[in-house]
Amino acid sequence: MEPALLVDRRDGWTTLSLNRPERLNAFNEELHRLLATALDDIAADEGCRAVLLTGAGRGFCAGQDLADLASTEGPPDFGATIDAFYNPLVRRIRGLRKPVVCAVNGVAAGAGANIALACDIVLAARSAKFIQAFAKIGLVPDSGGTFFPPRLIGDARARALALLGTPLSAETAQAWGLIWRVVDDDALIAEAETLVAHLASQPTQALAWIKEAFNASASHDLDAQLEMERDLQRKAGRTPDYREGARAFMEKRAPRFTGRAE
Ligand code: LHQ
Repeated sequence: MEPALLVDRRDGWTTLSLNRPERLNAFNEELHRLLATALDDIAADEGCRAVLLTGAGRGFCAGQDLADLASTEGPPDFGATIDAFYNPLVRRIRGLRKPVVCAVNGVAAGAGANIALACDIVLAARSAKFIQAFAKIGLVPDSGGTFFPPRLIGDARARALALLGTPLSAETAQAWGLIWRVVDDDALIAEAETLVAHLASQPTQALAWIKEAFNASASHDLDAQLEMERDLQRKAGRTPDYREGARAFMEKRAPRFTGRAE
């Protein structure tokens, strides 16, 4: 049997494909464990400078595997499941010091939608849909479902999507600012790969600090954010990639970034 996660290492970046297509890539423990290990490996691998997350088959991810849960005995403790798997996954993606691009190749429902939204740049196939499916089965949004959407599209739209569980088309998701771009279905992976390969050639250390600053911005006031920007810029100004970027600009040539801090 194929593993629940496919890991494809390329030159400078890695593609992670959720691989339980018969269940629209819903999460079971195996998928969670493989994804956690893969993200930890990527974090430790200096040669990997960007990540592409996508799904095998016609869906991106249908959230928690509900059949898997139904097979456990006694009253469930979903809090424990979230502590063990979903919250660490969101933290791994947000905290990874390299950009994570998500190519939402089909439906993204429940935690599957919010894992996509935790990524740094989200592309979606024109046929994809985002569904905050939780309320439809008597649950509440998790994996950042009450954090990312209201910040991206505003409270009114995010709240209604969560309360109603209405599917949101990829085109509306783009128009509302939930995602970066919609791409024709048959062009999605090529476009996502071009984007990730580009990111992998960029000043990785600076991208990590940009990511850190945007993550912090959600809970900072302006003064705190200005000070953080100053501190990060001080560090960025001392990197070899800044020296190379500035020199290449002056010499009117393309920069050759190493991605290294020093
Ligand atoms: C599935 C699933 C699925 C199992 C499709 N599980 N088999 C965290 C921690 C702890 C507890 C609980 O929750 C959470 C977070 C969550 O994510 S809760 C939310 C869980 N997800 C959902 O409620 C979404 C459930 N799925 C759907 O509503 C539909 O499948 C969508 C709208 C995603 C897609 O609809 P269709 O395109 O019509 O496909 P389908 O429904 O026919 O699904 C295809 C197959 O995939 C089907 O199996 P079958 O054997 O009949 O072909 C589904 O049973 C299976 N599948 N989602 N979450």
